[in-house]
Amino acid sequence: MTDNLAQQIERVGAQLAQAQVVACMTGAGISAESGVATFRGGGGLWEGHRVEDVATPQAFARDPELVWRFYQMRREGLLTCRPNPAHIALAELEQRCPRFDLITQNVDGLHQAAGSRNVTALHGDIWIDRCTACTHEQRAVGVVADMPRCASCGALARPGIVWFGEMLPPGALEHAAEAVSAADVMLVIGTSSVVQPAASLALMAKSTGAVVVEINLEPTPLSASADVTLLGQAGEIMPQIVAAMSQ
Ligand code: BJW
Ligand code: ZN
Repeated sequence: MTDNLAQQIERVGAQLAQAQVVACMTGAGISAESGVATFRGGGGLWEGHRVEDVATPQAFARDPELVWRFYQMRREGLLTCRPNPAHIALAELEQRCPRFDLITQNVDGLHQAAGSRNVTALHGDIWIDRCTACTHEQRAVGVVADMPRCASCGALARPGIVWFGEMLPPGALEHAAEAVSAADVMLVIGTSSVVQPAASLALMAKSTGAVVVEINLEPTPLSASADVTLLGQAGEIMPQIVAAMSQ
């Protein structure tokens, strides 16, 4: 680790220790060290796929079996994934902050598995099956070969996640916007910051006076506006930041 990164981590730890309100936005990169594939870039889930073939309501209407196969494959991959040190550090951070809001774009449930309580999942939950005909939602029973059907009315179910062109879960964006607007410090971890409206939340935090700290392997469109971008693995940097709060 370079001296510069170590100094930046110490400074962020000190800022968090002083903060009354902390918000955090996470993306697929925070789960990469748990073995969960990210979306974009080399080795990403969508490499070789057109997004509109798998992640839109139109794709599901056209070929629900293809889309279900993709999500059942994702569920199967998740069965062996566990929270990594970055998820665990965020659960500890929640315990140490007077107010802490975790806003995630991830659908994998690893924050909750790590012990985080105050989690707003902007893009839904991959383990929920949602009816396409009524309002019923049910927890998936594991990975199954047949397309899931609604336990209430028998209609075809769909994954309980948010595809492009769909609205976010009721109240989720409003809650996230309130949390980031109140924040003294906002952490933005492992997201390419290209998907809206999630990507705008860090800019909102910045405009209402928060210190915005980005943690990523590489610069993103947010980096120009962030107060600091810590380049490295979230699973290495986050535990050091939480440890630095006590120094
Ligand atoms: C590490 C690391 C390590 C790796 N440590 N870092 C305004 C302008 C233009 C377009 C729009 C707009 N408003 C809305 C839109 C349309 C659209 C949109 O944003 N399009 C853009 C692509 C241009 N948005 C929507 O449609 C949203 N709905 C909406 O806005 O409703 C209102 C509305 C409706 C209709 C019309 C207009 C408005 C819904 C967005 C839903 C996104 N859904 C997905 C799929 C979820 C289901 C699934 O899982 O399959 O959510 S897309 C996908 O991207 C997924 C993710 O949550 C999301 C973000 O990706 P994320 O997390 O950033 O992952 P990656 O892979 O991109 O990046 C990983 C990062 O980690 C990289 O930077 C790595 O470097 C880093 N990393 N390892 C630290 N160890
Ligand atoms: Zn139903």
